[in-house]
Amino acid sequence: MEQEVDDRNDAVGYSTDGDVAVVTIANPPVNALGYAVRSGIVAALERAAADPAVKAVVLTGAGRTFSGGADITEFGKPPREPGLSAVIRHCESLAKPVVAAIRGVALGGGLELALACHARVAAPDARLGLPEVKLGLLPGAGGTQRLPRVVGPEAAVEMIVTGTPIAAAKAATLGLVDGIVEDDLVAGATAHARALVESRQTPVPVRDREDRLAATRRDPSAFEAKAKQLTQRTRGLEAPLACVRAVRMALDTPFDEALSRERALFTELLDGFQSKAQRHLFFAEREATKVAGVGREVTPRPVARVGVVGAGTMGGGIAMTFANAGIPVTLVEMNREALERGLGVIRKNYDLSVARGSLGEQERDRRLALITGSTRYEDLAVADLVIEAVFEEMAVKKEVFGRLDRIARPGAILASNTSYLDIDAIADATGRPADVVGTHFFSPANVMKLLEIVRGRRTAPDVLATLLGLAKRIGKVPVVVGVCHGFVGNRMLAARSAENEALLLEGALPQEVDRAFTDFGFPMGPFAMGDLAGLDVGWRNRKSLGRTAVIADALCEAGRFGQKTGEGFYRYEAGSRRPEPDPWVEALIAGKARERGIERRPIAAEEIVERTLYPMINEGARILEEGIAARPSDIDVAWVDGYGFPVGKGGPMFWADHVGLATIVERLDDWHGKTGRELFAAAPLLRRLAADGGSFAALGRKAGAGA
Ligand code: 3H9
Repeated sequence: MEQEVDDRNDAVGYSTDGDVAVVTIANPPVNALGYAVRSGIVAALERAAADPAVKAVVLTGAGRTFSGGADITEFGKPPREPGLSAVIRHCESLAKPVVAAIRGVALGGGLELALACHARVAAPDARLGLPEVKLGLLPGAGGTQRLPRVVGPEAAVEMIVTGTPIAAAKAATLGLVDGIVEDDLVAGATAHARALVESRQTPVPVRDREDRLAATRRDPSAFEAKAKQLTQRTRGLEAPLACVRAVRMALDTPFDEALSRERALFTELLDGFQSKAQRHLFFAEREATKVAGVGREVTPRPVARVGVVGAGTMGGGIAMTFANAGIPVTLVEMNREALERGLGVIRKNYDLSVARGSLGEQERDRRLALITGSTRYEDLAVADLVIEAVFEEMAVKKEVFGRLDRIARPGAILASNTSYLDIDAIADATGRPADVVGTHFFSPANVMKLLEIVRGRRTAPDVLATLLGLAKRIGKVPVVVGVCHGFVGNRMLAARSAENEALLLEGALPQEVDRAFTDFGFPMGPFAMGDLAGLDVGWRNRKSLGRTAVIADALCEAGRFGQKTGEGFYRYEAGSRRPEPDPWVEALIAGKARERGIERRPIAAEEIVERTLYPMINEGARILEEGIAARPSDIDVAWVDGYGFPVGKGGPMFWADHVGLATIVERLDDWHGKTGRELFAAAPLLRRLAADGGSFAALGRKAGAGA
């Protein structure tokens, strides 16, 4: 191949292989379509068009990937021409066929660009998708109009509303790629391009293809049903609805008009708060993996086999998480019966996925085969990482870690799944505290994305590096936190919940509090959540700490443990999980209030938010002051990925900036004055930021610079 790298533009390479020009996007790490790439592609296409020796073009990406889409860091800055739409127009209208050669990912604008090519071929492990919705956006460079023309409106609306990329094989089935190339991708694409030239048939540009739309235009009912199903639970997010509106335009609006309306919708979303919040989270999740003292020079330890101690709900879920990622697990329980029970639950969970169609039988069997049960601690000697998930009590944890210290191989990482306890004290039970760390998974562990990695005083940097890498392998979002009671998530949850009982006694009903939360965008309110988790758990915990909760204790004393007993803060019809308000509970609350001489009054949603979410943000400020979290955005990630904080609000600290820190301090002061409760005493950091007109975002930028 003749190499003629264009020295005027480093971001796009140009070379020729006989009569085919190869245009290569080279903008590491993900070949985002920033200004240099866009102008480079236009220049390369013009060059190919002008060269009579060139008959066709292959468009590909250097490195591991085709393109991760538009450069998100350019959003919000003044646009620079050529915009992506102009590049796409150029590509689609080129008189010579252009073939996209896709390896790695073609996402967002990357796939939109590929859709403007006359054909697409992909490597077997390529993934293609339009994930803009996850950034609170819709595809804004023709994706909502071209994808339906290639794969049909039903498949397109699914890909665009869920944002989930599809594998190359599925793309081939849908007609999104025209071929899969096993070996040399560019050579395969070049051959494909030559075949197009030799066939002498100019391929129809996607914009002019109407065949896949015809059936849905005649009868849109299947499309509408799919759209309805996809947007049933959008929890106040605007982007999924805008996506549907845009795809629908492919059916009833002329192409060019639809493009400009798509663009208008894109701009509207881009300027809105929700997309800002979701883009903040995108960068926050990546920022969270950058940890002070754990630079690139720190080499992670290899992890080929994992041990899990405890086959209860958490231990079982953790074992599944690793098996799902293809990592073998040894799962240890104290006795055969408990082990069999734990393994039985795992099997049942996988069977359920098979029944639902989300997992193949072969894959289920492969995953199950990766989990080896045992009742002997000695079997953990082969593990590179052992995660303890036993009863939440310090004496028990210390006993387990003492045993692990004797058994585990040198260099093995010893991790505790504790949700509250002191990792440093647990580490003291071993002769290797540098190898000890917290790995706090969230229930159900095989589903929830968050992994709180608790850094003990003596935890070695390479232990943290290992877990950060491992988190990515098992599909978790890691946040590194320091040692304190409850770490970041549960400590803030305690602050959020502290007023729950007072709100009930003063006049709110469980359903009113829960409604305030779901209206805010949480999937569930605290009382429905308590019923789901089981009220007896908190009751036992309170008893052991010598604490009380008037209403919750009374419910438990009456045998109402929540969903599992059919009654808790709500009633549940047999076999149903739907909480029904219960007059019995209302009477109980009224009675308890009377006993205490409290005159109940109506409580507005606004007050509920102020008395639950503002103390939680205040606790977040304390967590930052103490250095338990490195940056505000780490707290946002923990709350969105672990506790259902609405993504469209960007996490508690991001949302606090939006509300205004001065407003929050003013309301905390007011409640502090009224109640005298310490919970409402504004943290010094919060007060200082509010007084200086500062924000958590600005604080985070400083923290980022220092990390
Ligand atoms: C769009 O296309 C809009 C169009 O419809 C219309 C336009 C008019 N831009 O995730 P990683 C950075 S919207 C800028 O750790 P991986 C990322 O921040 C876009 N930067 O790697 C990180 O930086 P750092 C639609 C980006 O291998 C580094 O690259 N596209 C972009 O695990 C590595 O990222 C998407 O939503 C970007 N587009 O995963 C795709 N993407 O090292 C978003 C990444 O400084 N991206 N960066 O922390 C992804 O899903 C993943 O990054 C990807 C790679 C799968 C590509």
